[in-house]
Amino acid sequence: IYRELRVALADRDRQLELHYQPIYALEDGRMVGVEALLRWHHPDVGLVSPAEFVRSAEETGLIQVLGEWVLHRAVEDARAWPDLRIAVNVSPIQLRSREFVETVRRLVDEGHIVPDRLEVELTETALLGASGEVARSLSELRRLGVACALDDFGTGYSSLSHIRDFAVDRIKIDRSFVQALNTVPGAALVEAIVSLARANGLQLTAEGVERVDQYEFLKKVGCHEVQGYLLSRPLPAEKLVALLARRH
Ligand code: G
Ligand code: G
Ligand code: MN
Ligand code: NA
Repeated sequence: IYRELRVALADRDRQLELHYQPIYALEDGRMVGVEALLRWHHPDVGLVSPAEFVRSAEETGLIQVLGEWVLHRAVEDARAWPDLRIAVNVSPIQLRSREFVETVRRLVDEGHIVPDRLEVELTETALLGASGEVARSLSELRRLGVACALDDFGTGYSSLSHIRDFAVDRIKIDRSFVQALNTVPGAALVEAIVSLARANGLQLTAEGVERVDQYEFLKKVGCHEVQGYLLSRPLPAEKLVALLARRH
């Protein structure tokens, strides 16, 4: 896969694409942001999910080039929707190198993006055993005005200490919790996560919302935002622009 990934990166503007999944505020139902999700159109295999190649990219070091491409693409595309926050998934390997923060700083300095529109998403697993370099990068990003979301919250290890030890602004409730909402412990777990986050002044986004009852429950317990197939699938940039145009 290393060789094919290198080919894909050399041919990135053809083989790679970002899709954007809208994120909505529960308070008034408005679209407030998007999450950028990488797609690889492999010439032989067709669409390959990042779940299948991000790990290899990390192991081979290609994640640096890949991650920079994602950031640039997202920032470029986001010019078409200036009012929305843009969340980018980032590997801890990117945060461990100085280059990532420098790249973000350059994009901000050159006026390619207003920093408070940008948010990086990091998984809890990524923070497991994370070095001081990761913590320092997150603090530097925050100083620039870039926010950090803890992705897949609840599925990782020692979640609570991550809230304490890292400069986190938002928790993304993993979709497995949303799917389990119709069970008794499931609903209580989500309520507990919501109160924990709110008590710590954190924003909350629930992922994988597929049904109206899930949406209503999350609104009732005080979750701030939702994302999921009920509202919208991840969309190519042009489709997102068309969706926004229909709104206004
Ligand atoms: O959208 P999809 O189900 O294909 O995403 C699968 C996984 O890949 C998710 O965990 C998501 O966070 C991750 N992912 C999507 N895009 C990127 C990206 O640009 N960089 C990194 N590091 N991970 C991504
Ligand atoms: O790990 P991360 O949360 O970044 O990955 C998001 C993944 O969840 C993407 O692969 C995206 O396509 C997928 N996704 C988004 N909304 C839904 C949903 O409502 N249901 C399911 N099953 N997957 C979703
Ligand atoms: Mn994510
Ligand atoms: Na997630």
